Amino acid sequence: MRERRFSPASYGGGPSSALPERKQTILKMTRTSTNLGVDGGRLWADIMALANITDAAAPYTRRSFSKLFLDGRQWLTHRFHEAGLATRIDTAGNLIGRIEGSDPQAGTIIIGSHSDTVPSGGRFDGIAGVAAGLEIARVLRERNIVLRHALEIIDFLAEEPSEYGVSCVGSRGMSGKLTAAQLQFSNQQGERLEQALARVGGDASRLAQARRTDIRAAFELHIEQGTVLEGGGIDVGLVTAIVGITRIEIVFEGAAGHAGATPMHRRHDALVAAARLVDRVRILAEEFAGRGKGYFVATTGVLEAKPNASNVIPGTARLVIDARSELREDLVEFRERLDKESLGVAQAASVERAAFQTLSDALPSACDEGLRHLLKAAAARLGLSFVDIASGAGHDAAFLSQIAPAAMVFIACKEGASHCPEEWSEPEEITAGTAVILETVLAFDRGGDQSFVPAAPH
Ligand code: HGY
Ligand code: MN
Ligand code: MN
Repeated sequence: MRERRFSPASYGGGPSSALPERKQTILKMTRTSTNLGVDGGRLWADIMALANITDAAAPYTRRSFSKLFLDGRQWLTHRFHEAGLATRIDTAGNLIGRIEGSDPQAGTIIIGSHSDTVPSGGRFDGIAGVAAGLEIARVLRERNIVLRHALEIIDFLAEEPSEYGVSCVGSRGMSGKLTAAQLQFSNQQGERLEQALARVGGDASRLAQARRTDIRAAFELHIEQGTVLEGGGIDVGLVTAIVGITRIEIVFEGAAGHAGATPMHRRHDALVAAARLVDRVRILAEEFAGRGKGYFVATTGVLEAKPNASNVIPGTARLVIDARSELREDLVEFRERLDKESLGVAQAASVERAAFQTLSDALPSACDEGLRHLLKAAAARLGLSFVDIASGAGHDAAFLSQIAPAAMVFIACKEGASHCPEEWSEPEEITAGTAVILETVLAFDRGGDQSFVPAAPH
């Protein structure tokens, strides 16, 4: 793992001479132009402290529902309390820190993201967004600014695809999109999602209580997980839309057998069918992407063979396919084509297709134009460059956009690397993105609510 020479201490004291001219400019700006400087050193220290709560053997890993995840939550709760936030876990398992506003009728502004990671993931995916919200809450408190709206900083539960096969568990719960069927999905140890939810403080039997109608604006800061900002030397990305994501589980059942004693013509090898389908997924996705109608990608990210022994013909093979597009109709067509293709490869390999089920299905979602306008104005006031950008990654904001005006601010990450230990974002970029959201929250709070029209799925 490539470690950087950077240490939070050297950053905390202000622009270090080692920083390139542009970075120093950003740093100076986020400390002066709003007169509400975001303390980048403190923000960075939070991110690094949370990064230390990881599976040491596979940095950086803090899987949702795990003990490490709960350790991270405990640390976050302590930091929320230090910032003067009243904390609770809602029935969807979200950690919520809240400061009341001056006008009880004004509703709530939320800033949130997620603290769970993929296996051997990075230090910034999700965590930067939660830390940014926490820093904004601290700055407001230190400056004795009481917003009209209540302010909530949220760590959404299990944004990454969990061991139960479902992602965005907390934001689905808050937006009414966590289904009874999904709550019955289980992990490899046989624990059901509803049981895991209870373990982290949620309550599936009272899930409806997590639903919200009081949110007037939802913001999420996130690393881009791409190279547009870094490539263009652009300070922040203002997200236009978040792709729809469909995840499909397929299971092939053949016959386990002796790898040495079973002639080729008498085999029912489930992994042969799965292997053929993996390549078909790639070919189909390239066909859809090649249409030029919109963004389309598909990945077979999970491939399991049982019993997974070198001298046993695989009797069972399980795949999970992740397909994404900004066009709903393309995801629907892709699923239909995959249904047919998977039956075809099963027949050709003389195995059964034992399961073909949609694990999750998130609609493409547009970010709120009113909030995007405020974000643009804030970036301009801070003298930061910005660009409109679509998100190929899924985010909790996609579910929040179903129940409130939602908007995202992207910051650059080195070489677009993410979901790996090499994931990196510069402290100045995180600080700048945080300052844009701070400025926007203040403007929104002063400017009154935007009228909310649910983001129509594409
Ligand atoms: O998979 C995603 O797009 C996100 O990182 N969870
Ligand atoms: Mn992620
Ligand atoms: Mn994320």
